[in-house]
Amino acid sequence: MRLYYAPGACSLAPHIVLREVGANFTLTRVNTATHRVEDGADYYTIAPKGQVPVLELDDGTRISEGPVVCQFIADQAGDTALLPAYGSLARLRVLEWCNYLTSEIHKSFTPIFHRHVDTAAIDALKTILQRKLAWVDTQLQGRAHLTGEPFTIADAYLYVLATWAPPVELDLSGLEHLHAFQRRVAERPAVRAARRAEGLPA
Ligand SMILES: N[C@@H](CCC(=O)N[C@@H](CS)C(=O)NCC(=O)O)C(=O)O
Repeated sequence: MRLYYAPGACSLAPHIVLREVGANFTLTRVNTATHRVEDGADYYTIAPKGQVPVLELDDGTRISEGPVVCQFIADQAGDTALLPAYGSLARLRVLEWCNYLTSEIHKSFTPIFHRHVDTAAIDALKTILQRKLAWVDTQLQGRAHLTGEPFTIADAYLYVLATWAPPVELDLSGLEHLHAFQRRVAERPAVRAARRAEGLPA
């Protein structure tokens, strides 16, 4: 398998999940500003949406959309800790979190990274993110992870999204449960290895 990624981007979540399951894979770096792959190829010829992550299987099949890529990796590995079995309520809870994170958190961050978005819009998005992440913080009270134990694909995703707060100066002070979660997840060997492989401080 091959994971198309950009350092520290949302693709870090499936990258972590690949390492959590001990998958055999290679990484191919994409510049998400120029949409060029590390060998100079036009990324749009590989991923028409122009976005990471894309997981390429050995038969050439390509899978996009981070939460779906994470589901695929966990299911293929039969890892019911990362993603509980099909049909279970526990699985729905993890997917419920993934959907919330992708639609409410991830896509509220995205315009903040866009250089054409004006300051007023960015401030409004930061206020929305602060409110939503404050609610996430309440959900982590008394729990090691979003659904308790164990660590799941939703936790990998939340971890990555929350690492974006400091670079955009999103003030999350006071969200102590979220900060404790970030510290805990950062210690996982798979997370440290994924960060190192992406050239991020581990
Ligand atoms: N819906 C996609 C969104 C992926 C996404 O936003 N990727 C960003 C990096 S975090 C990206 O590739 N941005 C470059 C672009 O949109 O051109 C998913 O969930 O995988």
